[in-house]
Amino acid sequence: MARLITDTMPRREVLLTIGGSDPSAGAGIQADLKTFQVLGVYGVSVITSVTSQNTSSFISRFDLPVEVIRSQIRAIIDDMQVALVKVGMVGGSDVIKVIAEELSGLNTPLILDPVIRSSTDGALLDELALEDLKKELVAHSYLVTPNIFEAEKLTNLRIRNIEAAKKAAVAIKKIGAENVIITGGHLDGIDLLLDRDGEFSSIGEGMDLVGGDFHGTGCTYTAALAVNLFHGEDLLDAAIFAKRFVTEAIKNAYPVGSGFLPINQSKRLINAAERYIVLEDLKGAVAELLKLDIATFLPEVGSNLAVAIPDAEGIDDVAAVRGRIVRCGDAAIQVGPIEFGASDHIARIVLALMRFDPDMRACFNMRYSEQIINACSDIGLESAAFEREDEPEGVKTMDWGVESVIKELRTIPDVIYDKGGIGKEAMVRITGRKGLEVTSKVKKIIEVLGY
Ligand code: PXL
Repeated sequence: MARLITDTMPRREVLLTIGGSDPSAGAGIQADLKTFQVLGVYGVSVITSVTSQNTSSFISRFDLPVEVIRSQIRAIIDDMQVALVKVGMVGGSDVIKVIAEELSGLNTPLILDPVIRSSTDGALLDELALEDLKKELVAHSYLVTPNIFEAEKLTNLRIRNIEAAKKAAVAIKKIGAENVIITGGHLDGIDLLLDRDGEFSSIGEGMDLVGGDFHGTGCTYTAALAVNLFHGEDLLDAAIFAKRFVTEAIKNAYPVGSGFLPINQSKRLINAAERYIVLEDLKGAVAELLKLDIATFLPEVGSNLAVAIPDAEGIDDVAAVRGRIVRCGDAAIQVGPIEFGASDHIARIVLALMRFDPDMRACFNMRYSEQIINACSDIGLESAAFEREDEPEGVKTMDWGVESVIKELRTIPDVIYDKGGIGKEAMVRITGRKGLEVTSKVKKIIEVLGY
Protein backbone atom coordinates (compact mmCIF):
# COMPACT_ATOMS: atom_id res chain seq x y z
CA MET A 1 0.00 0.00 0.00
CA ALA A 2 1.17 3.54 -0.68
CA ARG A 3 2.82 5.23 2.23
CA LEU A 4 0.71 7.95 3.79
CA ILE A 5 2.03 11.37 4.65
CA THR A 6 1.33 11.68 8.30
CA ASP A 7 1.49 14.48 10.81
CA THR A 8 4.69 13.03 12.17
CA MET A 9 6.57 13.20 8.88
CA PRO A 10 9.26 15.89 9.03
CA ARG A 11 8.53 18.75 6.65
CA ARG A 12 11.17 20.29 4.42
CA GLU A 13 12.09 23.93 4.25
CA VAL A 14 11.22 26.09 1.25
CA LEU A 15 12.84 29.00 -0.59
CA LEU A 16 10.80 32.18 -0.88
CA THR A 17 11.18 34.64 -3.73
CA ILE A 18 9.61 38.07 -3.49
CA GLY A 19 9.50 39.97 -6.77
CA GLY A 20 7.66 40.97 -9.91
CA SER A 21 5.80 38.84 -12.40
CA ASP A 22 7.11 38.72 -15.97
CA PRO A 23 4.42 37.36 -18.33
CA SER A 24 7.08 36.36 -20.87
CA ALA A 25 8.48 34.14 -18.10
CA GLY A 26 12.10 34.97 -18.83
CA ALA A 27 12.77 36.97 -15.68
CA GLY A 28 11.18 37.81 -12.35
CA ILE A 29 9.48 35.25 -10.14
CA GLN A 30 8.87 32.97 -13.11
CA ALA A 31 12.63 32.62 -13.65
CA ASP A 32 13.17 32.12 -9.93
CA LEU A 33 10.59 29.37 -9.61
CA LYS A 34 11.92 27.57 -12.68
CA THR A 35 15.42 27.71 -11.24
CA PHE A 36 14.32 26.46 -7.81
CA GLN A 37 12.33 23.64 -9.38
CA VAL A 38 15.06 22.44 -11.72
CA LEU A 39 17.60 22.51 -8.90
CA GLY A 40 15.35 20.39 -6.73
CA VAL A 41 13.99 22.68 -4.05
CA TYR A 42 10.44 23.76 -3.36
CA GLY A 43 10.08 27.43 -4.18
CA VAL A 44 7.26 29.73 -3.15
CA SER A 45 6.60 33.24 -4.44
CA VAL A 46 5.17 36.53 -3.31
CA ILE A 47 4.34 38.89 -6.16
CA THR A 48 5.05 42.56 -5.61
CA SER A 49 4.16 43.87 -9.03
CA VAL A 50 2.55 42.65 -12.21
CA THR A 51 4.63 43.85 -15.13
CA SER A 52 3.47 43.80 -18.73
CA GLN A 53 6.54 43.03 -20.76
CA ASN A 54 7.89 40.67 -23.36
CA THR A 55 11.27 39.87 -24.86
CA SER A 56 11.53 43.20 -26.65
CA SER A 57 9.68 45.82 -24.63
CA PHE A 58 8.52 46.80 -21.20
CA ILE A 59 4.97 48.11 -21.46
CA SER A 60 3.74 48.77 -17.94
CA ARG A 61 3.99 47.99 -14.28
CA PHE A 62 1.18 47.56 -11.78
CA ASP A 63 2.42 47.43 -8.19
CA LEU A 64 0.11 45.42 -5.99
CA PRO A 65 -1.45 47.11 -2.96
CA VAL A 66 0.89 46.73 0.00
CA GLU A 67 -1.72 44.89 2.05
CA VAL A 68 -1.94 42.24 -0.66
CA ILE A 69 1.82 41.81 -0.50
CA ARG A 70 1.72 41.60 3.28
CA SER A 71 -1.03 39.05 3.14
CA GLN A 72 0.89 36.85 0.68
CA ILE A 73 3.99 36.91 2.88
CA ARG A 74 1.95 35.99 5.95
CA ALA A 75 0.19 33.18 4.10
CA ILE A 76 3.60 31.65 3.47
CA ILE A 77 5.35 32.21 6.76
CA ASP A 78 2.33 31.14 8.82
CA ASP A 79 2.42 27.80 7.06
CA MET A 80 5.90 27.00 5.87
CA GLN A 81 9.43 26.93 7.12
CA VAL A 82 11.30 29.43 4.94
CA ALA A 83 15.05 28.72 4.76
CA LEU A 84 16.06 31.74 2.66
CA VAL A 85 14.34 34.74 1.13
CA LYS A 86 15.33 36.17 -2.23
CA VAL A 87 14.09 39.66 -2.97
CA GLY A 88 14.10 41.03 -6.53
CA MET A 89 11.81 43.69 -7.99
CA VAL A 90 10.20 45.79 -5.27
CA GLY A 91 8.92 48.80 -7.21
CA GLY A 92 8.56 51.50 -4.59
CA SER A 93 9.13 52.54 -0.98
CA ASP A 94 5.82 51.28 0.40
CA VAL A 95 6.55 47.80 -0.81
CA ILE A 96 10.10 47.92 0.54
CA LYS A 97 8.78 48.87 3.97
CA VAL A 98 6.21 46.09 4.09
CA ILE A 99 8.78 43.49 3.09
CA ALA A 100 11.25 44.77 5.69
CA GLU A 101 8.57 44.76 8.40
CA GLU A 102 7.30 41.29 7.63
CA LEU A 103 10.76 39.75 7.36
CA SER A 104 12.19 41.48 10.43
CA GLY A 105 10.96 38.88 12.91
CA LEU A 106 11.85 35.92 10.76
CA ASN A 107 15.55 35.50 11.30
CA THR A 108 15.90 34.10 7.78
CA PRO A 109 18.86 35.13 5.60
CA LEU A 110 17.97 37.68 2.93
CA ILE A 111 19.50 37.59 -0.52
CA LEU A 112 18.83 40.80 -2.39
CA ASP A 113 19.05 41.24 -6.15
CA PRO A 114 18.65 45.03 -6.22
CA VAL A 115 17.05 45.28 -9.64
CA ILE A 116 16.51 48.79 -10.95
CA ARG A 117 15.87 48.46 -14.68
CA SER A 118 14.85 45.51 -16.87
CA SER A 119 16.94 44.41 -19.84
CA THR A 120 14.32 46.17 -21.97
CA ASP A 121 14.82 49.32 -19.87
CA GLY A 122 11.64 49.25 -17.81
CA ALA A 123 11.83 50.88 -14.37
CA LEU A 124 11.68 48.13 -11.75
CA LEU A 125 12.40 50.54 -8.90
CA ASP A 126 11.20 54.13 -8.41
CA GLU A 127 14.12 56.56 -8.28
CA LEU A 128 12.88 57.94 -4.99
CA ALA A 129 12.90 54.47 -3.44
CA LEU A 130 16.67 53.95 -3.75
CA GLU A 131 17.44 55.29 -0.26
CA ASP A 132 14.76 53.09 1.31
CA LEU A 133 16.08 50.10 -0.57
CA LYS A 134 19.52 50.70 0.96
CA LYS A 135 18.27 51.39 4.47
CA GLU A 136 15.56 48.75 4.72
CA LEU A 137 16.87 45.89 2.59
CA VAL A 138 20.55 46.26 1.58
CA ALA A 139 21.48 46.98 5.19
CA HIS A 140 19.87 43.73 6.38
CA SER A 141 21.02 41.43 3.62
CA TYR A 142 23.20 38.39 3.94
CA LEU A 143 24.11 38.93 0.29
CA VAL A 144 23.49 41.62 -2.33
CA THR A 145 24.06 40.84 -6.04
CA PRO A 146 24.02 44.08 -8.07
CA ASN A 147 25.26 44.28 -11.64
CA ILE A 148 27.60 47.14 -12.50
CA PHE A 149 24.79 49.58 -13.23
CA GLU A 150 23.02 48.76 -9.96
CA ALA A 151 26.25 48.98 -7.99
CA GLU A 152 26.84 52.42 -9.46
CA LYS A 153 23.36 53.54 -8.42
CA LEU A 154 23.77 52.15 -4.91
CA THR A 155 27.12 53.87 -4.40
CA ASN A 156 27.21 56.88 -6.71
CA LEU A 157 30.52 55.59 -8.06
CA ARG A 158 31.46 55.10 -11.69
CA ILE A 159 32.65 51.56 -12.31
CA ARG A 160 34.95 51.16 -15.29
CA ASN A 161 37.58 48.82 -13.90
CA ILE A 162 38.29 46.30 -11.19
CA GLU A 163 39.56 48.90 -8.72
CA ALA A 164 36.33 50.87 -9.00
CA ALA A 165 34.30 47.67 -8.65
CA LYS A 166 36.20 46.87 -5.45
CA LYS A 167 35.51 50.33 -4.08
CA ALA A 168 31.83 49.98 -4.88
CA ALA A 169 31.69 46.56 -3.19
CA VAL A 170 33.27 48.04 -0.06
CA ALA A 171 30.75 50.90 -0.11
CA ILE A 172 27.81 48.46 -0.41
CA LYS A 173 29.20 46.47 2.47
CA LYS A 174 29.34 49.68 4.51
CA ILE A 175 25.60 50.12 3.95
CA GLY A 176 25.27 46.92 5.96
CA ALA A 177 25.26 43.96 3.55
CA GLU A 178 27.30 41.05 4.89
CA ASN A 179 28.51 39.91 1.47
CA VAL A 180 28.47 41.55 -1.95
CA ILE A 181 28.80 40.13 -5.45
CA ILE A 182 29.04 42.62 -8.30
CA THR A 183 28.12 40.63 -11.37
CA GLY A 184 29.87 41.13 -14.69
CA GLY A 185 32.29 43.13 -12.58
CA HIS A 186 35.45 44.02 -14.42
CA LEU A 187 33.81 44.70 -17.76
CA ASP A 188 34.63 41.27 -19.16
CA GLY A 189 31.94 39.18 -17.52
CA ILE A 190 33.89 38.28 -14.40
CA ASP A 191 32.04 38.59 -11.06
CA LEU A 192 33.60 40.19 -8.00
CA LEU A 193 32.83 38.80 -4.56
CA LEU A 194 33.56 40.72 -1.38
CA ASP A 195 32.83 38.44 1.56
CA ARG A 196 32.01 39.11 5.19
CA ASP A 197 35.71 38.84 6.14
CA GLY A 198 36.68 41.49 3.61
CA GLU A 199 38.22 39.00 1.16
CA PHE A 200 37.85 39.62 -2.59
CA SER A 201 37.45 36.80 -5.11
CA SER A 202 37.02 36.83 -8.88
CA ILE A 203 34.54 34.38 -10.32
CA GLY A 204 34.40 33.27 -13.93
CA GLU A 205 38.06 33.34 -14.94
CA GLY A 206 38.80 30.37 -17.18
CA MET A 207 35.10 29.70 -17.71
CA ASP A 208 33.74 29.61 -21.22
CA LEU A 209 31.61 32.75 -20.72
CA VAL A 210 29.09 34.00 -23.26
CA GLY A 211 28.17 37.59 -23.99
CA GLY A 212 25.14 39.29 -25.47
CA ASP A 213 21.74 40.38 -24.26
CA PHE A 214 19.46 37.79 -22.74
CA HIS A 215 16.35 37.87 -20.62
CA GLY A 216 16.47 36.54 -17.06
CA THR A 217 20.20 36.20 -16.40
CA GLY A 218 20.28 38.22 -13.17
CA CYS A 219 17.23 36.56 -11.62
CA THR A 220 18.41 33.07 -12.54
CA TYR A 221 21.91 33.74 -11.26
CA THR A 222 20.78 34.89 -7.83
CA ALA A 223 18.14 32.16 -7.56
CA ALA A 224 20.69 29.44 -8.39
CA LEU A 225 23.08 30.92 -5.86
CA ALA A 226 20.32 30.90 -3.22
CA VAL A 227 19.66 27.21 -3.84
CA ASN A 228 23.30 26.38 -3.25
CA LEU A 229 23.46 28.38 -0.06
CA PHE A 230 20.32 26.54 1.01
CA HIS A 231 22.16 23.26 0.38
CA GLY A 232 24.92 24.45 2.70
CA GLU A 233 27.58 25.35 0.14
CA ASP A 234 29.95 28.10 1.13
CA LEU A 235 29.39 31.40 -0.60
CA LEU A 236 32.30 31.22 -3.05
CA ASP A 237 31.35 27.71 -4.20
CA ALA A 238 27.71 28.73 -4.51
CA ALA A 239 28.72 31.75 -6.61
CA ILE A 240 30.88 29.59 -8.90
CA PHE A 241 28.01 27.15 -9.35
CA ALA A 242 25.55 29.97 -10.09
CA LYS A 243 27.89 31.45 -12.69
CA ARG A 244 28.24 28.10 -14.45
CA PHE A 245 24.52 27.46 -14.24
CA VAL A 246 23.56 30.78 -15.75
CA THR A 247 26.22 30.45 -18.46
CA GLU A 248 24.77 27.10 -19.50
CA ALA A 249 21.25 28.53 -19.38
CA ILE A 250 22.37 31.35 -21.70
CA LYS A 251 23.94 28.90 -24.15
CA ASN A 252 20.64 27.04 -24.32
CA ALA A 253 18.41 30.13 -24.46
CA TYR A 254 14.93 29.54 -25.88
CA PRO A 255 14.48 30.83 -29.42
CA VAL A 256 11.17 32.56 -28.67
CA GLY A 257 9.94 36.13 -29.00
CA SER A 258 11.41 38.90 -31.12
CA GLY A 259 13.86 40.40 -28.63
CA PHE A 260 16.25 39.19 -25.92
CA LEU A 261 16.04 35.42 -25.68
CA PRO A 262 14.82 34.02 -22.36
CA ILE A 263 17.49 31.77 -20.92
CA ASN A 264 16.84 28.07 -20.37
CA GLN A 265 17.32 26.76 -16.86
CA SER A 266 16.22 23.20 -17.56
CA LYS A 267 18.34 22.05 -20.48
CA ARG A 268 20.71 19.98 -18.36
CA LEU A 269 17.93 18.17 -16.54
CA ILE A 270 15.92 17.59 -19.71
CA ASN A 271 19.04 16.33 -21.45
CA ALA A 272 19.76 13.88 -18.62
CA ALA A 273 16.16 12.68 -18.73
CA GLU A 274 16.26 12.27 -22.52
CA ARG A 275 19.43 10.20 -22.30
CA TYR A 276 17.86 8.00 -19.67
CA ILE A 277 14.71 7.52 -21.78
CA VAL A 278 16.80 6.61 -24.84
CA LEU A 279 18.82 4.04 -22.87
CA GLU A 280 15.64 2.47 -21.50
CA ASP A 281 14.13 2.28 -24.99
CA LEU A 282 17.29 0.81 -26.42
CA LYS A 283 17.69 -1.77 -23.64
CA GLY A 284 14.14 -2.95 -24.20
CA ALA A 285 14.56 -2.98 -27.97
CA VAL A 286 17.85 -4.91 -27.91
CA ALA A 287 16.34 -7.45 -25.51
CA GLU A 288 13.43 -7.91 -27.96
CA LEU A 289 15.83 -8.35 -30.88
CA LEU A 290 17.86 -10.97 -29.06
CA LYS A 291 14.67 -12.91 -28.30
CA LEU A 292 14.02 -13.20 -32.05
CA ASP A 293 15.67 -15.78 -34.23
CA ILE A 294 17.81 -13.06 -35.71
CA ALA A 295 21.25 -14.65 -36.16
CA THR A 296 20.81 -15.52 -39.84
CA PHE A 297 19.80 -11.94 -40.58
CA LEU A 298 22.95 -10.37 -39.23
CA PRO A 299 25.47 -9.13 -41.78
CA GLU A 300 29.13 -10.18 -41.68
CA VAL A 301 30.10 -6.83 -40.19
CA GLY A 302 27.50 -7.21 -37.46
CA SER A 303 24.42 -5.18 -36.68
CA ASN A 304 23.67 -2.29 -34.45
CA LEU A 305 20.59 -0.60 -33.17
CA ALA A 306 21.16 3.09 -32.57
CA VAL A 307 18.81 5.60 -30.94
CA ALA A 308 19.45 9.33 -30.54
CA ILE A 309 18.18 11.91 -28.07
CA PRO A 310 16.05 14.73 -29.51
CA ASP A 311 18.30 17.56 -30.76
CA ALA A 312 21.25 15.17 -31.11
CA GLU A 313 24.31 16.99 -32.39
CA GLY A 314 26.84 14.21 -32.82
CA ILE A 315 27.50 10.53 -32.28
CA ASP A 316 27.94 11.09 -28.55
CA ASP A 317 24.23 11.88 -28.45
CA VAL A 318 23.40 8.53 -30.04
CA ALA A 319 23.28 5.33 -27.99
CA ALA A 320 24.03 1.89 -29.42
CA VAL A 321 25.59 -1.47 -28.54
CA ARG A 322 29.33 -1.25 -27.96
CA GLY A 323 30.98 -3.83 -30.27
CA ARG A 324 27.66 -4.41 -32.14
CA ILE A 325 25.34 -7.42 -32.21
CA VAL A 326 27.16 -10.26 -33.95
CA ARG A 327 26.56 -13.82 -35.00
CA CYS A 328 28.17 -16.55 -32.97
CA GLY A 329 27.27 -19.95 -34.36
CA ASP A 330 23.48 -20.00 -34.50
CA ALA A 331 23.06 -17.28 -31.93
CA ALA A 332 23.06 -13.50 -32.02
CA ILE A 333 25.04 -11.96 -29.19
CA GLN A 334 25.36 -8.49 -27.80
CA VAL A 335 29.10 -7.87 -27.62
CA GLY A 336 29.30 -4.94 -25.22
CA PRO A 337 27.13 -2.65 -23.15
CA ILE A 338 24.56 -0.17 -24.42
CA GLU A 339 26.19 3.26 -24.32
CA PHE A 340 26.20 6.68 -25.90
CA GLY A 341 28.88 7.08 -28.55
CA ALA A 342 29.14 3.30 -29.03
CA SER A 343 28.39 3.38 -32.75
CA ASP A 344 29.87 5.29 -35.61
CA HIS A 345 28.15 3.90 -38.71
CA ILE A 346 24.57 3.43 -37.61
CA ALA A 347 24.75 6.55 -35.43
CA ARG A 348 25.64 8.57 -38.53
CA ILE A 349 22.64 7.17 -40.33
CA VAL A 350 20.42 8.21 -37.44
CA LEU A 351 21.90 11.73 -37.54
CA ALA A 352 21.26 11.84 -41.29
CA LEU A 353 17.63 10.77 -40.75
CA MET A 354 17.21 13.44 -38.09
CA ARG A 355 18.48 16.17 -40.39
CA PHE A 356 15.43 15.42 -42.47
CA ASP A 357 12.93 14.53 -39.73
CA PRO A 358 14.02 15.15 -36.12
CA ASP A 359 11.50 12.55 -34.88
CA MET A 360 13.17 9.71 -36.77
CA ARG A 361 15.76 8.82 -34.17
CA ALA A 362 16.40 5.08 -34.54
CA CYS A 363 17.94 2.66 -37.02
CA PHE A 364 18.96 -1.01 -37.21
CA ASN A 365 20.95 -2.68 -39.97
CA MET A 366 20.54 -6.22 -41.22
CA ARG A 367 21.85 -8.46 -43.98
CA TYR A 368 20.48 -7.82 -47.47
CA SER A 369 18.46 -10.42 -49.31
CA GLU A 370 15.79 -10.14 -51.94
CA GLN A 371 13.42 -12.08 -49.68
CA ILE A 372 13.76 -9.44 -47.00
CA ILE A 373 12.81 -6.68 -49.41
CA ASN A 374 9.86 -8.73 -50.68
CA ALA A 375 8.77 -9.41 -47.12
CA CYS A 376 8.82 -5.66 -46.43
CA SER A 377 6.49 -4.99 -49.31
CA ASP A 378 4.20 -7.87 -48.22
CA ILE A 379 3.68 -6.25 -44.83
CA GLY A 380 3.36 -2.73 -46.18
CA LEU A 381 6.77 -1.35 -45.24
CA GLU A 382 8.06 1.17 -47.71
CA SER A 383 11.55 0.49 -49.00
CA ALA A 384 13.94 2.35 -51.27
CA ALA A 385 17.43 1.66 -52.53
CA PHE A 386 20.61 3.44 -53.51
CA GLU A 387 23.46 2.17 -55.65
CA ARG A 388 26.93 1.98 -54.25
CA GLU A 389 28.24 2.56 -57.77
CA ASP A 390 26.73 6.05 -57.79
CA GLU A 391 28.63 7.00 -54.68
CA PRO A 392 30.86 10.06 -55.22
CA GLU A 393 34.52 9.74 -54.16
CA GLY A 394 35.39 10.55 -50.59
CA VAL A 395 31.89 10.56 -49.11
CA LYS A 396 30.82 8.50 -46.14
CA THR A 397 28.65 5.76 -47.60
CA MET A 398 26.25 5.73 -44.71
CA ASP A 399 25.36 9.39 -44.86
CA TRP A 400 25.45 9.73 -48.62
CA GLY A 401 23.31 6.73 -49.52
CA VAL A 402 20.67 7.40 -46.91
CA GLU A 403 20.55 11.11 -47.71
CA SER A 404 20.29 10.56 -51.45
CA VAL A 405 17.33 8.21 -50.96
CA ILE A 406 15.55 10.61 -48.62
CA LYS A 407 16.17 13.59 -50.87
CA GLU A 408 14.73 11.81 -53.84
CA LEU A 409 11.68 10.42 -52.02
CA ARG A 410 11.21 13.57 -49.89
CA THR A 411 10.27 11.27 -47.03
CA ILE A 412 12.00 8.66 -44.92
CA PRO A 413 11.06 5.11 -45.96
CA ASP A 414 10.88 2.26 -43.41
CA VAL A 415 13.71 0.50 -45.16
CA ILE A 416 16.73 1.84 -47.04
CA TYR A 417 18.91 -0.78 -48.72
CA ASP A 418 21.75 -1.26 -51.16
CA LYS A 419 23.02 -4.33 -52.92
CA GLY A 420 26.64 -3.74 -52.06
CA GLY A 421 29.67 -3.11 -54.22
CA ILE A 422 33.26 -4.20 -54.54
CA GLY A 423 34.42 -4.91 -51.01
CA LYS A 424 31.16 -3.53 -49.62
CA GLU A 425 28.58 -5.75 -48.06
CA ALA A 426 24.96 -5.34 -49.16
CA MET A 427 22.83 -3.92 -46.35
CA VAL A 428 19.28 -3.24 -45.24
CA ARG A 429 18.56 -0.43 -42.82
CA ILE A 430 15.33 -0.31 -40.85
CA THR A 431 14.34 3.17 -39.66
CA GLY A 432 11.96 4.35 -36.96
CA ARG A 433 11.19 6.91 -34.31
CA LYS A 434 12.29 4.75 -31.40
CA GLY A 435 14.22 1.56 -30.83
CA LEU A 436 11.07 -0.39 -30.03
CA GLU A 437 9.39 0.78 -33.22
CA VAL A 438 12.36 -0.45 -35.24
CA THR A 439 12.37 -3.84 -33.50
CA SER A 440 8.69 -4.32 -34.13
CA LYS A 441 9.32 -3.76 -37.85
CA VAL A 442 12.19 -6.26 -37.75
CA LYS A 443 9.99 -8.75 -35.94
CA LYS A 444 7.26 -8.51 -38.59
CA ILE A 445 9.78 -8.96 -41.39
CA ILE A 446 11.32 -12.09 -40.02
CA GLU A 447 7.94 -13.54 -39.07
CA VAL A 448 6.82 -13.25 -42.69
CA LEU A 449 9.97 -15.11 -43.63
CA GLY A 450 8.96 -17.98 -41.36
CA TYR A 451 11.27 -17.31 -38.41
O1 PXL B 1 16.16 40.76 -14.24
C1 PXL B 1 15.58 41.68 -13.40
C2 PXL B 1 14.10 41.58 -13.33
C3 PXL B 1 13.51 41.27 -12.16
N1 PXL B 1 12.18 41.20 -12.01
C4 PXL B 1 11.36 41.42 -13.03
C5 PXL B 1 11.90 41.72 -14.25
C6 PXL B 1 13.30 41.80 -14.42
C7 PXL B 1 13.84 42.09 -15.72
O2 PXL B 1 13.20 42.16 -16.72
O3 PXL B 1 11.08 41.91 -15.26
C8 PXL B 1 9.89 41.32 -12.84
